[in-house]
Amino acid sequence: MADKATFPGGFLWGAATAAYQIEGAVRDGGRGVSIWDTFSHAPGHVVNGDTGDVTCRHYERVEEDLDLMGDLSLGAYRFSVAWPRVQPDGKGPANQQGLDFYKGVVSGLRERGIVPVATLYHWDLPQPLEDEGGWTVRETAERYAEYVGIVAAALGDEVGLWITLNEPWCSAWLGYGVGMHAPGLTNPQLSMRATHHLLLGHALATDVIRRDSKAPVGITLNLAPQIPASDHPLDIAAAQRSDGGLNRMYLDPLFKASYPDDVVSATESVGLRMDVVRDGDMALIGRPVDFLGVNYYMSHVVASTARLAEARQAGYVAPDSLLSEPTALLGMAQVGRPWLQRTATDWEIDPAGLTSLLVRLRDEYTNAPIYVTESGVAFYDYQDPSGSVHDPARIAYLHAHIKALKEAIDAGVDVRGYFVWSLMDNFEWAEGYSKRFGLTWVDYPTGKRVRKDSFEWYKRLIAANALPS
Ligand code: IFM
Repeated sequence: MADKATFPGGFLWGAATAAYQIEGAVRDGGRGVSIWDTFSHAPGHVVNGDTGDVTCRHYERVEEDLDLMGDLSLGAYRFSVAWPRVQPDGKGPANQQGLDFYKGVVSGLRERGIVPVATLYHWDLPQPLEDEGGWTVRETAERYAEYVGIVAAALGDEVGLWITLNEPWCSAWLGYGVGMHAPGLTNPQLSMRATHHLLLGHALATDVIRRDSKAPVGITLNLAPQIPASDHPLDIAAAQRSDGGLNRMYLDPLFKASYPDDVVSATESVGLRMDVVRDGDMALIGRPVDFLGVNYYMSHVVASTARLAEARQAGYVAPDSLLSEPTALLGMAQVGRPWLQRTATDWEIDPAGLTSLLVRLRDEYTNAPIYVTESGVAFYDYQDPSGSVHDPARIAYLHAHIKALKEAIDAGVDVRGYFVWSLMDNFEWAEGYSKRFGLTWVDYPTGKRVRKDSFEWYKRLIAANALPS
């Protein structure tokens, strides 16, 4: 019988961050303005009016952060490249200072024996491109491929894994459909177009990277099982629609070269059209990736809006959280499970959802290697009077999710790595600094880093390549 606790040799233990969330120094090194600079500075978008202007000061403290990663004995570090640092206007010549910064990150990682995993787009579109339509226009996908060409030529084979996009659903729906993220638009038709142009950008960028680098290229999706609230056909159909919008709308084009028919017809029934697809696009998008990145935080229970009373009777609380608004149009609502523990972001904790998701990806979509490129949690951490941060709930969370991942490996799924979100507390988008996901506490006024208990726990796990008993 396979050892339940020990991971395969070579399994990559990592941690992840993203440029706008940690770098700060938004006006240094020739960086241009991104949509997140504009969005976070406009009143009412981010809790407490927080911005990423300073955040963790990673841009200036990069050597210290590399040492922190070395101390953690990370196998891999997932960071993102800020497009506006590399091409301040989103087009035109490269900004050498921006490239040099990332070259320094990559070589610093290699010196410490850490595999650099570069995400090429983690939501910080150059503002001048947004002014010309952003992801709702095809030209942005073409500009994106040019930018990726600059980065791939500069970093080449030093990068161990390339991730084209982080969570295109968030860019498309939270950014253009519900206005929760930059650029803050609330037009679902625009999010349909953004979805396609993001995926097209992924496809074009993949070719460009392969020209300059032999390293594997993949994409990271935020995926979440959509569980029907009951076995009533209306609830089952609602959960299928929800699965369609969040999961299949991205998985199908990437692995089956088409948008799912049921999603296309459901969205058409509410007046939304996938009206920007050109001949040949789907074949491009559907070409094989070298790996799939999966960000897993939660599962959702979904009920038909016609059956919310029954869902309440069954013990669910309804309706719940961020999918409610756009999906209400399509007769589906998330309902909450009051018996599950919730995080500081009010997400339900369901480690078993990670196992079922990974098994489903193998069964229905791909045998390509999978990396869990984000998994982690915000709780209400605090520094005690001695300055320590004890976070047993995060340790329990990580333990449960890593165990769930191991169950998927034992079931034959080819999972090659796991990245904790996040290496350090950081700017949590619309939630600003109110939510802390880090293994490392960041004292924002000074920038001081403090290793949390979970940091030491993860370090021991990495050394053992096994879950502690
Ligand atoms: O902080 C984010 C990250 O940028 C993308 N995935 C989810 C994380 C937690 O919300």
